[in-house]
Amino acid sequence: RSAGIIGAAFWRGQSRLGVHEGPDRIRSSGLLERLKQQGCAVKDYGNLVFDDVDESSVGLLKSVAAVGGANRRLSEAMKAVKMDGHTAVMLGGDHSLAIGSIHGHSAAVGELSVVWVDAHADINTPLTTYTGNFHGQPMSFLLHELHSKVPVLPNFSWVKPCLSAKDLVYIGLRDVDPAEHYILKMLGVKVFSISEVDRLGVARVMEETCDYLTTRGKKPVHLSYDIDAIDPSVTPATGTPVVGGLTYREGVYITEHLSQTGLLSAVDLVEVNPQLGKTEADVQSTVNTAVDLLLGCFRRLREGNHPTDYT
Ligand code: DIR
Ligand code: MN
Ligand code: MN
Ligand code: MN
Repeated sequence: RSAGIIGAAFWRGQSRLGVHEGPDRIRSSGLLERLKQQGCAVKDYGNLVFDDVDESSVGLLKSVAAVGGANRRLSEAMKAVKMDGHTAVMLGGDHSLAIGSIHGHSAAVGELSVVWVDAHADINTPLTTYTGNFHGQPMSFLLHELHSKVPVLPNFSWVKPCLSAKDLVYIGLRDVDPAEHYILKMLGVKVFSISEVDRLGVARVMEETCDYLTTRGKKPVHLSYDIDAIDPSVTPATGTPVVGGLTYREGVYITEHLSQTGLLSAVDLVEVNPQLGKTEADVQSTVNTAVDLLLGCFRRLREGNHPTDYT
């Protein structure tokens, strides 16, 4: 078991300043030390350096070339981390980075399953978005089924869809735009909205998630975790908080369960914005939760753990 960590201090997929501080803030809260303490080898690949590109909009779409360019760099980095044999961890940054992260992961290992934990579906196309923010659109670039709906954009020609709708599961949705809802229904995407978490409980949601994803064979799993999936009372320091989210315990349970499957191959932890807490305690709570989610991805169990050679 080893973690390969990439920092992606990129924020132009949305408009709120501060989300680029996520990677360093999560590191300085002791992520690497605590992973090592729990017996995990760690290689930190540092923060990606992004080219300065022209920030202009295309119609409503903000910072198109910057988003395309940053994701291209991330895709290459992600592929390299997977080729080195690590479980990859991408620290964001905003959720537009899932384009590069999932693209690069798939370039290295082939077909993937994706578990997307978020208040939002992030499946607007560049034509359905009404905010113009790319963090609300990454899934439209990744799905084979939406390829014909995505226009040609500057710095995006490298992106090739790499995921089938049947290999995607959403958990925690509670703020879905009408066009996104239409797309989810049209493609028959498996969604456990927050209502299903209420009805079934998180344990059954995770069992059904894994059953659904493994019926067609066991593919490596990419977990894309938006911190705004968790309730804003726990993780307030994020750009688009939505009331009524996952509890801390439900949030961690998701990571514990996926970790135990042995299929978890890469994790994104995005949208932590240290500039948006009202107090330092708000920021601490958000960042500490992010760290706990990542520890859960690397076999940490709340019942306790001990080394295999312990006598
Ligand atoms: C909205 C909000 N659906 C959009 N999306 C967010 O901008 O497309 N995603 N906040 O994380
Ligand atoms: Mn998101
Ligand atoms: Mn979100
Ligand atoms: Mn399972």
